[in-house]
Amino acid sequence: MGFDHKSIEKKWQAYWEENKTFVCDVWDFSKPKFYAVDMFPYPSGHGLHVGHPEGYTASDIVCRMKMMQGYNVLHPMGFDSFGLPAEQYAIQTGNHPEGFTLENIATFTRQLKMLGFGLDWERQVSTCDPSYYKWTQWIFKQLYNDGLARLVNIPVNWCEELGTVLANDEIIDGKSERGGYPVIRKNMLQWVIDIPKYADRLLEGLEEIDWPNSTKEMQRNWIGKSIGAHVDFKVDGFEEGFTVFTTRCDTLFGATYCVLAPEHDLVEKITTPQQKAAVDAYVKLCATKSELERTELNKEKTGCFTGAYAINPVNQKKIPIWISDYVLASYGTGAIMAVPAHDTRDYAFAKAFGLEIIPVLEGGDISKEAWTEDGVHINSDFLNGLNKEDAIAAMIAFLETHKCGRQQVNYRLREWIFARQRYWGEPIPIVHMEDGTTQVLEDDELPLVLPKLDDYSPSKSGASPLEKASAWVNVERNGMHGKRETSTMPGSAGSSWYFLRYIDPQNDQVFADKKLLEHWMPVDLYIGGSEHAVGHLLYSRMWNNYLYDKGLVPVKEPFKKLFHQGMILGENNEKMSKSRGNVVNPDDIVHAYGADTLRLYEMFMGPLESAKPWSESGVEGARKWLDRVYRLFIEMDVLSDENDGALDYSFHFTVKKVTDDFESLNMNTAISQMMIFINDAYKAGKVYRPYAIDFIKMLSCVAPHVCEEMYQIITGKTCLVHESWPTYDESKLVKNEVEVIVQVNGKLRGKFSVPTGSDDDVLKEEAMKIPAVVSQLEGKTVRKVIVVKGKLVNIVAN
Ligand code: ANZ
Repeated sequence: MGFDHKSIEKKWQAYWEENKTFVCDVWDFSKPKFYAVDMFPYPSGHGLHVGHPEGYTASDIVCRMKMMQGYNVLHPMGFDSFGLPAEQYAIQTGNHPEGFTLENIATFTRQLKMLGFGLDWERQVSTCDPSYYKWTQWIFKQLYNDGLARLVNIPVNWCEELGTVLANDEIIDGKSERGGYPVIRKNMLQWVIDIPKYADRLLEGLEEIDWPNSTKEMQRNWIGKSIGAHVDFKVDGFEEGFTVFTTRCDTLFGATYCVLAPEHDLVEKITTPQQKAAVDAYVKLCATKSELERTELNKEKTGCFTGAYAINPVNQKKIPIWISDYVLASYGTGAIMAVPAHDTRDYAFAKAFGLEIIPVLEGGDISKEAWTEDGVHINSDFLNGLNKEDAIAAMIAFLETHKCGRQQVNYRLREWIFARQRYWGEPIPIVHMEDGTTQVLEDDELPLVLPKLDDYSPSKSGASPLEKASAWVNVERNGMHGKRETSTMPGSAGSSWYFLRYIDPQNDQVFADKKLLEHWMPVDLYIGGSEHAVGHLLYSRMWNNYLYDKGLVPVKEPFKKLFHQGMILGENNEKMSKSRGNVVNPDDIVHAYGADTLRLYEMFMGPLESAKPWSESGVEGARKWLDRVYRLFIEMDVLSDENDGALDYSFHFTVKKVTDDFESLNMNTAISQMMIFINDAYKAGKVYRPYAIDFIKMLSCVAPHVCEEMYQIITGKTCLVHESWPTYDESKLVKNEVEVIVQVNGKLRGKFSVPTGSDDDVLKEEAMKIPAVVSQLEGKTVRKVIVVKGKLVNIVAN
């Protein structure tokens, strides 16, 4: 009974491979194109987990449908193969990260093939392959030549244990995402990419793409555009002054103190001798805290008076200068004017340290809390009587005429730190010359390949392991000595453009042929986790926008439609993890139930975007249903060449629903509808052969192996994706029967079905035949029968 998934899956996977079923001829422009990309996996040592096939099955379903709909489909796969875990492994075992990475890639590839995805394996890319990273280095070179990649001294997140700098999105609660090691802020000379230059473009681009709103919103917040003003303050008794960034320059008359970030350049200079010891101790304490800890709204405010005073430029009033960790060095100018009456954090700070609070807007009760809404200005000289908007405009005019301030747009988005003091990444193609200049490598010197090392460990000082490769590091160029840059690119480099390389992965003249890019870009469907919302998804948009500006790619936005699959959790609703021992291995499921079952189960668990717990009995249920389908079409004698019409509605409705649902990635509801059809077919006992075949085509997107098998048995033909997608007949979607409710004296007594359009007499007749109605009417006289056409019969009797 049922089918033998092992032999069937092997057979069809071999068939697809031999016949190059999913190898895309990218030069065939005769059909419309469909380009789908899955966020490529990091080939970890653990192999595929059950979360991977979730998104991959969804994209495979859409691609298989698109192929049947006549599209030329490009659906490639690759590996994001540079990164920390392989390097940690190399350090611990003394092996080369490359060997380990290649083994992992082989495992991932085997597992992906075992799941029957219709991927074009001839276009596989791997970011650690020199033929790939040659072009990552080449793009970096263009950024460098255009002044967008620069070496600057900036505060970075330094992780001592990992011996490297980390990006903000790689830190969780002040600890490294990988390994959970402490992270501190420190100043370092770093390669950065000037992503803030693209801030406005990245905001505008969000308007034209079909992405989840929550992700767009996260990107907007991360970019954090705010329109405000710079106001210059002098320090009493000093030549120097400082500038603050404020979104509320209208409240300047209410500024009762200023706060500098503890790291601000001026702190040392202006601190009075009496305050020095306290200030030094406070600065030291702050260096151990992460940005997140510092900006948390509800935490207790801490700070220290510098002993110095600032002069408010609108009224020459002297106000104290404090330092506090709630002011970040990396935002705005690293200095603020504090208006405790109208800002929540300043209010808490002023209350904690007994500082003056002057209201400058009417409203609220400032003895209790800050008033942060709009209002009429008071205590504000030339602003009195104005609302917020007008007062801001008037204040900016004042500041500009008195040359002590100006309008200023500020972004939260920081430069993209583009270097790691690590081995396993793309070498940065730069040489630091003896005379202090930097040179970028010539095109024919690319790729700059990583040298082999005996020892990969980073030094605690922050020097990269590549420093040890002295033969590689020291170079002569045009008769001058130089040293190669020894930091390598971050993990986000290679993943910022791989969707372009897939289109033309073997090209060694350009990163991808222009004509091909014009035809295939943008990616029509991009599926992957929401954890990349402000990292990879922002970086890759920036690179693509940049390459667009250079005329190298045809569209600004690389991903037309984005979808995030939800996380698959353990049986008890917790995260799957090795330490919890609840990790499900796809190999085991495929072995016991088959790849089709795993695919079907994962698509039926719930909405694709939701987090959902694993259930072994759910897997069993999925397998049982596939057996039920197989039994019906193959083992029972139900197929018929005559259509008696019994399944017309169910079939046509199913085609419509499945087509729409696959398109919108509502895989679970498409599957429910297919289940309804199978129930209807069992009830009917006979299935019109073309309906069975079309049903198998639709189901093949989810469960391709068993469907190919059934298709071959029924038709003698092979290869469903070359067949055409089922169509439905709109006229069959009108139900030809209606259900009528019967009441006696207003109480429900029964229901019956009649053909649509039946006349009232037929309805009355049918109603009177219902046994419950007959017994209700016993001994009574029918006084009146009310018929609501096609809906209801109410019998009044007493
Ligand atoms: C005075 C003021 C009065 C402010 C008021 C707000 C309300 P967004 O909108 O996020 O850009 N600020 C500026 N630089 C800061 C820094 N480095 N660290 C912490 N806070 C900083 O916020 C801008 C506001 O955040 C600025 O406007 C400043 O406080 C504060 F009733 O200035 B405001």
